[in-house]
Order: sequence, then C-alpha cells, then structure tokens
Amino acid sequence: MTTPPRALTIAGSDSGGGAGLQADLRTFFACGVHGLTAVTAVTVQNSLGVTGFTAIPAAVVAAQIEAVATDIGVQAAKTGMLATAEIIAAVAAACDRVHIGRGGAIPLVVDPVAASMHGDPLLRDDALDALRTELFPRATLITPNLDEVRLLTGIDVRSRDQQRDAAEALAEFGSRWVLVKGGHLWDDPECLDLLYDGTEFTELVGPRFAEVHTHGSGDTLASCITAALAKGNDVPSAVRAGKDFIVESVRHAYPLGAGVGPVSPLWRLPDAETFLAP
Ligand code: PXL
Repeated sequence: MTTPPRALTIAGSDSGGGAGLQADLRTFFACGVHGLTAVTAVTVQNSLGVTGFTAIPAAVVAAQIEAVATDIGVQAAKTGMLATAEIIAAVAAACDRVHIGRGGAIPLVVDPVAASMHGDPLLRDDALDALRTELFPRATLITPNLDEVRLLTGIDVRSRDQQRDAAEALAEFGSRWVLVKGGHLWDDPECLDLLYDGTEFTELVGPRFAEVHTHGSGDTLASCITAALAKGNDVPSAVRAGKDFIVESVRHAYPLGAGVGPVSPLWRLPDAETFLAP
C-alpha cells in the first residue's frame, strides 16, 4: 500500500459535529486524503448555536503543526477558527518553520472564520488585524464569505460588481489568490464565487438552494480545495473541484437537532482501496 496524500486542518472543534475540524476531516476523507489536525479551540455548541469556547494554548497549537509536519508530512494545509491573536501569531511562525504557506513549498488555504452562522463570535475582536497582517500574506488562497469581507475590508457587498471591488481590496493584504464567496448575496438567483489572482477574475457560478441546513458549508468548501491542492492540483482547478463538491454537499445536507443541520460531504465516498490495506 502507498501512503495517501496528507492535508492538515488548523481549526476548532464543533461539539455538534457539523462544522470545524469535524467537517474538515469528513471532507478530507471523502476527497481521498489523510486528515491531520492542529486543534485551536474547543467550542460548546449544538444545532442552535455556540454558547462558548476555550482556546488551546498557542504553543500547543504550534507544537501540533510541527509534530505532524516533521514526521507525517503535509502536502497542503488550511486554517479555520483561530480564536485569538496569540494563536494566529503562533500558527504563522509554526507554518514558516515547516515551510507551509507562500514562503514555503506547501500551499496554505486561509478561511477567515470570524463568527458562526448564528452570529456567535469565534474570533476575538482584536484578532482581525492579526489575520490580515500575519496570515493573509502567507496564504496561497483566502476564502472569505460576505460577512467576513465586511469585517475585513468595511465593504458591504450588495452586488456582483461590489464583489469584484472586495476581491481587489482583499488582494492588497498579500494572499496569492482570493475567493470571495457570494452565498450571502441573497437576492442573486445563483451563487457566484469570484476567484481573483490580482489580475484576472474567474467566475464560478452554481445553483442557489433554499436549503436551510448549511452548517459547515464554508469549512467543507475550503477543505475540499485543500484536499485537491494536496493531490497536486493548481489553485483554479482545486477551487473548481471545491465548488462542484460543495454544491452536492449542500444538496445532501440533513436536519439535526432543533436548529440548523450540516451539509454532508459523505455523498461521495472514496474507493476502499484509497485507505484500506489489500
Ligand atoms: O463554519 C465556521 C466554523 C468553523 N469552526 C468552528 C465552528 C464554525 C461554525 O460554527 O463552530 C469550530
């Protein structure tokens, strides 16, 4: 048996199992890569929302990254919930040491998670600046939704034209690529995600679902892109694969608890040969 590609998620735990590192690991598995984790925070949540979280000490987050990267090896990494400015600084330094991110050879996807879909905070207010200045310049790709765009740039996107303005403003922070997700442009009959490399725009258009169970959709998209990068795809084809994958994952979402259920990456199960010894 050969060793499968490895993808690392640097993210928080969702006790409800729908988002965070639980969604990332399911997606990595569905995409045929072995998932590694550096846990940043433990949230207390169910389908109704997040009632609190505890951040993991920054040095422990950094140690997890270095432990897996130096022994197991990582072909691509992503960040999700990072909780505090201290954790962001420690992640940036650890990534530099193991060559993850733009300065090194290993692609880094930064999903700038700031709040849950219920509006509960997942990032301390003073950490936004650390995200912009310490992580974005190291990112191969950043994947903000429109709420995150507003927090990061002050631009309140209401149209596809403004989505372009936002992509240009975000590119200034130094990531190689920007993906501005249009899922929150509620009046748009389709869901347009806009990919920008500082020069050219690529529009990825998909259907808009009336689906209410969309918990974990951003995590699932970013994880699928990360898995595709780990398998050696370039950014445009990884993002295309992610878009196709998230559309089906939303289509297969299921209810859970009394609130919002998760999208399901498990509509596409990998061949047994991917992971099982013969
Ligand atoms: O979907 C964003 C997200 C990421 N990580 C954790 C979360 C959430 C949303 O609730 O709980 C741990």
